[in-house]
Amino acid sequence: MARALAEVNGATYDRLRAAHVAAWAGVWRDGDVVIEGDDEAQLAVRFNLFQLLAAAPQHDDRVSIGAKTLSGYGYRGHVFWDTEIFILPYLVYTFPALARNMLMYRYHSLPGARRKAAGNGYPGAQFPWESAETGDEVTPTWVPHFSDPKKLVRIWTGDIQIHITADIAYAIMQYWRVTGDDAFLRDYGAEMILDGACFWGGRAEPEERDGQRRYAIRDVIGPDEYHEHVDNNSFTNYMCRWQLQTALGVYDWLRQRHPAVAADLSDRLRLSAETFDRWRDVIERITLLYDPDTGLFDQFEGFFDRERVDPEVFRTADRSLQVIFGIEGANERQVLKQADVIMLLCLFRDEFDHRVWQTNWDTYMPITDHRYGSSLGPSFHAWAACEMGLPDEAYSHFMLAARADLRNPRGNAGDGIHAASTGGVWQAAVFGFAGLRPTAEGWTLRPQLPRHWRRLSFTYRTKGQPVQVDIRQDEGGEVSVRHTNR
Ligand code: IFM
Repeated sequence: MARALAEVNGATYDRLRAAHVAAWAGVWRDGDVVIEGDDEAQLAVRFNLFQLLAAAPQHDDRVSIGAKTLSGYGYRGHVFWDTEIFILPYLVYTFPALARNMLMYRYHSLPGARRKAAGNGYPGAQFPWESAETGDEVTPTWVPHFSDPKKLVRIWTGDIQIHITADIAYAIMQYWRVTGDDAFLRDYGAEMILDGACFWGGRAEPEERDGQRRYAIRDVIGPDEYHEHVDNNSFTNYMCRWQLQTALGVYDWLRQRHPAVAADLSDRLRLSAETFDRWRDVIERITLLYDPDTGLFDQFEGFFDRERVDPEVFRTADRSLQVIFGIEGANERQVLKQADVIMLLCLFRDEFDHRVWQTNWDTYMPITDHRYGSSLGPSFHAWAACEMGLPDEAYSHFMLAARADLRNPRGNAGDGIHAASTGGVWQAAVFGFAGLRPTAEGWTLRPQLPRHWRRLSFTYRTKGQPVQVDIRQDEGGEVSVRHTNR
């Protein structure tokens, strides 16, 4: 208190206000996305970004951003994968110090993640589906039924929605690649990635399949939460394999650059030759339900044996399809809350050729509950539509996401801001419409603006260097691009 008083000593309202205005101008200089030709999109995007800027921990690395920020009671302030996969990229690319604070929150919660893994009989660290102060699992086990509050519904996500451990590893690697913060990877990131890999090494189940030795991951929930207790969910298995590959690479990096840290981690996490052999074996033999002839990923084992839904139902639904069919009914049908194979393609967009994109797009987008399913879907569906070369289709998904809280299309804005969607809106604009991506030749753009947009401009920061992107499109659709250091 005394310090706060000393700090304002002598300050006048005008001076404080001017300092406030200057500070926000600095924030918007680095963090804005400018859209010309579409006032509503411009307003909505700034509204979304403001929510993240207001919620991001400036001075504290023991807190993060919850699924509803702190703007409502929905999800009780808990932190989900929403943070690492949807929200964090905006901060990684614009305000990396804030992203670092939020990754440190996960580091501080490692003891809870280790308790969760041990409690389930696995080695390593299993991050909780819903996280609060300690990193222990805080997902409620039972909640009142959505249409009959006298009934209780069992919530399984805290038990079996396990992809979050790899989602956190993904965010760590994204942060490291974009910022070049080697000290973070050495001192904190590597430990999270390696201990998460220990969990996956234990969680993957060896089995005999078609006469071959394989690994399965059974009884999970993937990002599409309409389907519970499924086996070999493609999103989960792919992420598990990716984390094991990444962990081997990170360990090698440590051994070469920081051998003392590698030795210390190897000691503390009990990494042995057998551990690494197990990881390699899982990488080679994990079941991935991918058909090389068609490019199709089955969302999970037996997905296409479930009942098909009349396309008319998707067109005319005025409520969530889980409400229409019931929890069990949706589980038994080919209907998605969010297109989890499409999300996987977005996260690893350059690993898949056009045929893979096309097949999975044609398969999963028509059977997704776009309007009343997960609010996490539309921003990534917009990004995916850009990857498909469909910017005008992308625009309708984009606006569904951008309006999530301003227009309340789902009717639940009162629970709090849809934080994941706000971050996803930035990704749809920057990775989708602008097509920003890291390549072997450096950062490239592949702009595809909606027909009526005249300009899309933003700054991103890589390895400390701010870079300005300015894309303009004339009435005839001619696009010009400036991509320059600021
Ligand atoms: O994390 C999400 C999940 O993907 C869908 N249900 C809501 C959660 C919190 O936003």
